[in-house]
Amino acid sequence: MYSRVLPSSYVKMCTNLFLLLMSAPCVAAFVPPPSAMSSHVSSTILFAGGFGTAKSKSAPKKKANKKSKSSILSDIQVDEAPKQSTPKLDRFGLPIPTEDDIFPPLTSDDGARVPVSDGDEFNKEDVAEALQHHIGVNLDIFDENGQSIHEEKSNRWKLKLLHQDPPVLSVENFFSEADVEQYKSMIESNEGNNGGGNGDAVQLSSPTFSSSLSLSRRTSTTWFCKYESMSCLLAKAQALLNVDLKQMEEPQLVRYRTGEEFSWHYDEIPSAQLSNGGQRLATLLVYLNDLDKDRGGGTVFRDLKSPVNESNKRKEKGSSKGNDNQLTVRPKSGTALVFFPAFKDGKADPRTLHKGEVALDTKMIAQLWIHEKEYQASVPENNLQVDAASGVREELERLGVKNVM
Ligand SMILES: O=C(O)CCC(=O)C(=O)O
Repeated sequence: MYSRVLPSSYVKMCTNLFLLLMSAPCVAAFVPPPSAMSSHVSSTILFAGGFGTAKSKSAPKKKANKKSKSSILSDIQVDEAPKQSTPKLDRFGLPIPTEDDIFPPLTSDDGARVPVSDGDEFNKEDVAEALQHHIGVNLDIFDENGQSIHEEKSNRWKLKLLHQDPPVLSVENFFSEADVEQYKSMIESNEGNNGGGNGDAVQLSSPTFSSSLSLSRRTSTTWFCKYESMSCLLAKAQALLNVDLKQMEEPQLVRYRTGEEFSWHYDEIPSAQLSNGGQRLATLLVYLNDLDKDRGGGTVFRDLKSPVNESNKRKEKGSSKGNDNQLTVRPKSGTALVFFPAFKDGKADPRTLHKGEVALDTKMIAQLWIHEKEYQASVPENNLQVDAASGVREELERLGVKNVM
């Protein structure tokens, strides 16, 4: 059986998470019943990697009770009390917040949302405009067609704008086949180690982040990795986003098994927890395998729409119904997805609420968050960005990318 001495920082982090979990019911005690909810009531939400606080909007208005025409009694029951929908209660008999309480619908204050008209058409000026309020992308390494111009000709990247405002981008061929194989084998070796990770990685099974309060479910498995073992991801992130290694959170590997998911969440960090590195300004994730449309596992943005031509294609096939038009990025091996949980001034952007939908086949990703400022890793023990510096330099030289931080 797997056994290891846990690093003290990891034990400390688990203890903190445990205390947070234990405190969750106390927070529930302050959530009033839906009938009593006024606007801007605080409730606890899940963000990727911890808890946060968000304002909650008013409970939705109830529909007026329909009076049955066939009943004579109905005509004389003038004082019939309006039917209350019974709130779901937790184990303390307290009402559980609804999805709308935890992830409030957007309002006009949250800003407009502008889909792109054609996801296959690339216009560098449009991309530059879309990115003006975010840390953005290093557009100098892309030509007018969105093709990268770094020296590794065999594996040119292809940049695509999937959503204009807020900006969501993909980069095809971001990882070569060899990179993908390398990262998949890292996941396999972590799994082989009784699932507990090895000295280079610490596994956090996702329920650690969950709460009886939250509607978010995260059943996938995450490994927090040493910077030096992920220099390829770090170098490519640096080339693409032109950021300092010090801004990078622990790189992560994530595996979803059949039926696993990470339901709606924000990637932003709650304001009370910004002391380490400030806000997360960018999310970069790289898919390590393909999943077909009918196999789930897409990254879905609740409030964003797919490129107009994509939704038209679906309508033509007669499959556009319900939320079919939500921006859904299908996992494609080697493709990177980039979006921005906050603006470059650190203001969170709730329009980027997203989920990793239930995967019907195994899904694997490598992931990195970019902070506003210098970030200090907690796990694995002695995990320092500087230890990856020489590996990153070598990788950037191999790619032929110059003039990045
Ligand atoms: O798996 C995905 O597609 C999304 C993952 C994600 O949202 C996260 O880890 O924060």
